[in-house]
Amino acid sequence: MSLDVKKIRSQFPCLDQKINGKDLIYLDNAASTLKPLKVINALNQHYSKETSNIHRGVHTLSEQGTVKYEESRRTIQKFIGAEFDHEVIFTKGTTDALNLLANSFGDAFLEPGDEILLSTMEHHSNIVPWQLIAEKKGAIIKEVPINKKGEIILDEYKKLLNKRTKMVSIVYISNSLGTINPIKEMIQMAHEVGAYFCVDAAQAVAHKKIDVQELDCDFLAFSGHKIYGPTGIGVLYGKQDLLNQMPPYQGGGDMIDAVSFEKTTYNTLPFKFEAGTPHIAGAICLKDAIDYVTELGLEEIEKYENELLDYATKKIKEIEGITLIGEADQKCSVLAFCLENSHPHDVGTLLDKQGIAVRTGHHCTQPLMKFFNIVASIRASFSIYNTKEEVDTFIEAIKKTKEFL
Ligand code: C6P
Repeated sequence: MSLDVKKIRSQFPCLDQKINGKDLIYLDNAASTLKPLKVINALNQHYSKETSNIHRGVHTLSEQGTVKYEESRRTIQKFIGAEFDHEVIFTKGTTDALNLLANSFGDAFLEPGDEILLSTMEHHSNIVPWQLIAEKKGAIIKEVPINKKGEIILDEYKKLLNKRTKMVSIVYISNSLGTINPIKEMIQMAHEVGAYFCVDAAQAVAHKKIDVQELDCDFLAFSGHKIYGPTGIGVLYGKQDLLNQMPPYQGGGDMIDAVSFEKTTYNTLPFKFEAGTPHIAGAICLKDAIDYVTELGLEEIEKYENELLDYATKKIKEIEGITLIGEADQKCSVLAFCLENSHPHDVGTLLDKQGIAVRTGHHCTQPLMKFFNIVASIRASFSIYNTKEEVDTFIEAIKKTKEFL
């Protein structure tokens, strides 16, 4: 069954407004998706009637909160196909998850001379945490190159893999290009040399069915706000055996077993990695977001968004002076481009004047911008509530902008 886009749109109140006097066309979904009523209402319900701390109180609200928080963890476990619910660790988002991983994994596993492979198209949050820990541990970062279409060059990746490779951390879907990387094959190749593999699924999670056991990734990170959920909540998935070998990332409440000045012992998974009061509302309502996506069906979502992307790509190519940034064979949801003789920020500002929200800039991927010899691009990113009519308006708006500039 295909998506009922009219019905979907009615579930997103943010769409029902004018920006600069025009109906909002929201094409900045790779930055953050809008929220459906199911999530907004759940947040409202939580803060109106269910506020409490969790894992601490014996009173009813605290116990109910704890049950819902753990229910959400199990929903996520099922959604990503993890073997155990305690392999799902709540974090603030992808960035927080990758910092946790780099620090804790780095402490447990990295030795001087070990190599960490990252690709040219990584987001800064999948580069900088690794650089910081590599510097501390004497490990070496190696760059996996890409081609002009914006695809990882697998032969070069293969050449870089060796027995010193300790970690490969790669984005599943690039936020700046839309490239879908052949992650399963890359994981297999990494495992053949004994390296661990982390998937940055920040973009993939809302567009592709993920099964961590089928992929056989060791770690995976994503953010709630890119899958119709709240901001400030995300997930680090890790294989139980590895997480058990890793030390806590932060100290505080909930992550301990017993504290004394002589010796402190730590809680079991997942609590060992969840110090302090977490984003309870965010974690609970992430379940509502995931239920929403599951009800629609990720296969249907992917199919619909691909139709939109193909349509938009075909139309934008007809405009003279447009250069697409990222033309991988396997792409999803992102259309990034530059317009001849104009700065992306000017294009973004003029599109905004026409009610159209796109992102402009380096998209936190400066090494990638350098590779394409640009400082910035204009990025339209599509979601379940966007329509072909919106794409038509967007294309007309680019033509107008081009004339204006
Ligand atoms: N990309 C974008 O507009 P956080 O900020 O922690 O939720 O996610 C970080 C992150 C990590 N990896 C990838 C592939 C991402 O796309 C992002 C966030 C946003 O493209 C904000 S820069």
